[in-house]
Amino acid sequence: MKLFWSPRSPYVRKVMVTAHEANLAGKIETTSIVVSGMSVSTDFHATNPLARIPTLITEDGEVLFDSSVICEYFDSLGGGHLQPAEGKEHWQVKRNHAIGTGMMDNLLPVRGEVLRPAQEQSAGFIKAGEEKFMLCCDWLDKNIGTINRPQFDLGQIAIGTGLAYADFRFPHLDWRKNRANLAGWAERVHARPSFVSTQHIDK
Ligand SMILES: N[C@@H](CCC(=O)N[C@@H](CS)C(=O)NCC(=O)O)C(=O)O
Repeated sequence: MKLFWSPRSPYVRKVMVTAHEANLAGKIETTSIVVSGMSVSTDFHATNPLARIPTLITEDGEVLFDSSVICEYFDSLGGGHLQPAEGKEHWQVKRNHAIGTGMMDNLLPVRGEVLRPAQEQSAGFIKAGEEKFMLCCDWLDKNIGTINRPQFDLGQIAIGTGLAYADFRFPHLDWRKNRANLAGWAERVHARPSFVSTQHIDK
């Protein structure tokens, strides 16, 4: 399988952590690609009309995106142990997956904003995006019992990846402060081999 990839993208990291947890990492050939909200990559649009990463080409040539679809695909290839098949826990894990991905959706536009020339940046936009992320951290800290399932899952992968992206690009947010439940949970998750072997690199 071929994955359009970047070591800076939290969405890419989420699918790579999933690949490791599903025992598929050795089957993935990564192709490094630079994408940006500030430019249009017409070549890549021919592969993925959204021109976003991650984008996966499966072994039978199907193109899959976005990150959540790819995670579910990897889980199906790996035997389906990263998401309960049905019942209340199925929906909780899907919901948790959406929270983790949504935390990335909160921070990515802020990252784009701070890279713009200083005189074009909106302080209000930056503040709102960061606050929305922090409100998610509050919710997770309070609801850690529905996140911390003994069987590791796609929800925990997404939340762990969202928090790790904040550590990479937004260390000033100090999200661990006054959130001991979430900080303790994240310490264990970030020590997993799947996270250790997929660190962000700024290149
Ligand atoms: N909803 C998508 C979001 C992916 C995404 O936005 N990736 C960024 C890189 S971190 C991207 O491709 N940006 C290109 C652009 O904004 O045009 C997913 O979950 O895969």
